[in-house]
Order: sequence, then structure tokens, then C-alpha cells
Amino acid sequence: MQVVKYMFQPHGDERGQLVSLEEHNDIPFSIKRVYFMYDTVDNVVRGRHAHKNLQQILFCVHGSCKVRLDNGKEKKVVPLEKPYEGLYIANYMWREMFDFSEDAVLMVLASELYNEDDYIRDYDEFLEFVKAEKL
Ligand code: T46
Repeated sequence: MQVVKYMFQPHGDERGQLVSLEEHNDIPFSIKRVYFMYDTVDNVVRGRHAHKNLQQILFCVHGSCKVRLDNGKEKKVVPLEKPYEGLYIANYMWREMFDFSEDAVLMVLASELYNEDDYIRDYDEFLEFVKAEKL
């Protein structure tokens, strides 16, 4: 499984760091939605689903967390520890976010508006989709 993790170049100067993200230039899709999660409770696992169409890029802009990616055949754990690292997650990829530090802020840039119908929340159903789509 190929993991796509972008390392964006911060614009640093004597005042600190700034990261800029432009759709199509830095982010490979039109950004239709931004959301973020924080105050994540200790030992919690978020996600546990896949999407039919949605593409996303995840940034842990503060603190750290880990993301388990699963394409139905292979699993990989990707740590997010720097605010300039962006993890690309394509559609038909099961994801679980865990091991959040107490101060973690996980920000997500999404290619689509929120749509509950796009979620695959049952793991066996996800495997069926992978088989049917011949992914
Ligand atoms: C994903 C991972 C990385 C909204 O109303 N609008 C939104 O845009 C989102 C993302 C969520 N919600 C509501 C739906 C639920 O009542 O917020 C609540 C928590 O959402 P959810 O349980 O889906 O959160 P996570 O952390 O399990 O998953 C989220 C995204 O939903 C998902 O697309 O890929 O983060």
C-alpha cells in the first residue's frame, strides 16, 4: 500500500512558522469543507469507517496522533507529529485515528460537503465494496 504524506515547506522567519495550502497547487482537490477535532478523550479511537467518494488530507496542527489505514488487503499505521505533514486519504480506505496526545488538534481538508450516505461504517461491507470495485 502506498502512503501519501505531503511534507509542506513552512514559511519560517524570525517571527515563527506559517504553512499555506492552496487547492490544486498544494492540495490535489477542491477544498469544499474543513473540520477539526480537539479535546479527544484518552485512548479513544475515532473514524472506523471508509468513504465511497470523499478524499481528504489530515493535519495534526498541534500535538500528535496516529492513523491506521486499511485498503482491505493491507494495513499501515502513519504517525502525524508535525503541523506541516499532510496525510492524503483516498476513497475506499478504512481509517482509524488513535493515540491522540492530550493537546492534539487534527484538522481535515475534505473534497466534499458532509454526506452521511458517503460513509461505509461496517467493516464487512467495506470489504465487499473493495471486492466489487476490484480495488
Ligand atoms: C473522517 C475522519 C478522518 C458533521 O456534522 N459534519 C462534518 O463535517 C463531520 C466530519 C462530522 N459531523 C458530525 C457527525 C457526527 O455527529 O460530527 C459528529 C462526529 O463525526 P464522526 O463520528 O464521523 O467523526 P470521526 O472522527 O469518527 O470521523 C471524521 C469524519 O467524519 C470522517 O469523514 O474521515 O474524521
